[in-house]
Amino acid sequence: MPYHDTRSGLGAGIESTSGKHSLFEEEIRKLPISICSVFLDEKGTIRPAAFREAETVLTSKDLDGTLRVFPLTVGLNKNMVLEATSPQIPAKISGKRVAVLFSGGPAAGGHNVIAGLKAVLGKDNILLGIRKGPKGLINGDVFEVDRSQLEDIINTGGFDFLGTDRTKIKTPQQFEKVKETIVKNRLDGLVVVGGDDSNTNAAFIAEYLEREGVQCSVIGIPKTIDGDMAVGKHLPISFGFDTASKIYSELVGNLTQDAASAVKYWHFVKLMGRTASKITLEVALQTKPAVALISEEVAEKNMSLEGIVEYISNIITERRLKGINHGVVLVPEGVVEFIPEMRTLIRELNKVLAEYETDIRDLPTMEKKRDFIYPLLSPQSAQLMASLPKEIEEMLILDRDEHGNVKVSQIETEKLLIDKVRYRVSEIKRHPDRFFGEGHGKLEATPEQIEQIRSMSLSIQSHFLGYEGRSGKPTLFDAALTFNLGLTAGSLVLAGKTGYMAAVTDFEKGGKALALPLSGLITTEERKGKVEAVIEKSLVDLTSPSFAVFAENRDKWARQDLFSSPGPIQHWGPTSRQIPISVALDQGYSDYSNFKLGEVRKVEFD
Ligand code: FBP
Repeated sequence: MPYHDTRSGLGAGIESTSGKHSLFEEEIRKLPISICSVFLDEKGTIRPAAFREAETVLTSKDLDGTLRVFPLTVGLNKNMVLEATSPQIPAKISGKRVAVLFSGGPAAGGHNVIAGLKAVLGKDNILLGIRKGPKGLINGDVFEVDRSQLEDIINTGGFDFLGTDRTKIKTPQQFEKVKETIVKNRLDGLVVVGGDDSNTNAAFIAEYLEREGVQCSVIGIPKTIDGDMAVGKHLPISFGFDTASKIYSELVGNLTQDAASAVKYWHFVKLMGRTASKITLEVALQTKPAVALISEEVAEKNMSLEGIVEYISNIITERRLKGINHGVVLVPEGVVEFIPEMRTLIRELNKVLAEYETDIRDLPTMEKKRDFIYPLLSPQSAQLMASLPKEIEEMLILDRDEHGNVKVSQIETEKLLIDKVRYRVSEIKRHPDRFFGEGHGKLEATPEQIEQIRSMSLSIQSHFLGYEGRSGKPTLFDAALTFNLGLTAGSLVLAGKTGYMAAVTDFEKGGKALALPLSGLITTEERKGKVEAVIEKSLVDLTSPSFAVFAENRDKWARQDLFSSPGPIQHWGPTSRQIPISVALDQGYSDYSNFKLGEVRKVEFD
């Protein structure tokens, strides 16, 4: 309905606008969704798929460790991948009760997982929502989801329908409480929508319920804007990555235009994505900035903090010599953890903080905590820590998330780099001859070049793009991916499968729904100084096609302005069906502009 028809005047229109009923929100709810054919019967009605074993076994890097931790689920699933098949489950299934929760950071598309679940469970089974993530599961905060709620949330973004949290379920008491909630609510299925930590939770719950003899399927759904939940051809990408990286690409694209317009600013942009630099890589491919750091490469090349600073400062200086006094630098959120000396410091700190957790917590002031910690670090780490800005030092000591991870999103890496680059550029200005010296293998500088460097002015603006990208309205791709993930998870529960993660793949061929054994994805990682079983993160592969395209082009992007501005997300129009460039390259697709995940149809709920 056109906007002006529903409002009597601009003022009245604004006053009468109730929550989430902008014209845009009303229109995107009506958008049709691509549905994989395996979930549609001959009349085009949504039906649960059946599953068969696909001839692939996922082998954990630490197979013995996995067998020790998950003997029962491995016994059941043999770490074998399952593939959804048509025709669908023949017998009509009714009376099943399935609950869903969100876990970890929000990601666009979560609501369509719920919509997919509801659609596949139909009116004969019951869908329940668990509020506030794993904590809600422990506390039994459960309610029945009804059809009218779905019509409201479909195609809308964020996790606000249920809320989320990061509680790690680890103590026997917590597991006991989880069982209580499941038994009390007579759950046949539990769907955990989350990242690596949350799917690890799901794997442990599945094993625990098997051991306790509680019949309840536990299915994970791969969510995270970070893109680090990916398993080659089986799971090209988690949901939320496409929307977040498109939002960031639009904003970075705008900054590149600002840089080229104002011709005086360097914009340093830290991009969310915790450990992996997948978001930064994708945004770089979309926008072609002057500099983009890739954490995985920093680690591979053993680049020190000073080395990174030198790399950026040299590009700034070289551009200045070409008369370009502006640019954009992309900094991945997690880069500090990949700089070798910082990594060592964080590792040492993790050990000390885990061993002396209560002693340190009980010390009343930051000064006292510092005095306690410093002597326990190696001299190199102590020296490095002392050289960091106070806020960063404090952050490293005080802030950990529920899983024991450093809260990298809180570390102002972009500001640390800005400080150091400013200093380094001032040094270059003081000694331009050194810049042209042997170190860079340059020819002797002309007097004009020396003067250009001396007169160089450096104005830097810092930005952190993070939370802006996690709860946006899902792109058409994320909306379709999540709806199909919901259909897959619901079908798995109805088929009585447990300990799997739903996955959707083959984005250019109509989509394929898979179930990946969670135990096959688990490996071991050091957390809070202890070795723990966790789902292995997928980082940027430096041998991948997407990294190769970036690496081939970055010098060109550094030397001249080849900025590209992808613009805002489209839900209608020519760019509306694009998938991430990096995903298309790595999957070997011939095109990234028109994903195909089955028939596009309007979803109706019974
Ligand atoms: P997960 O999806 O893995 O939970 O993380 C997403 C994320 O947005 C990371 O990119 C970021 O480091 C973190 O969450 C921030 O967490 P918080 O919500 O605690 O600030």
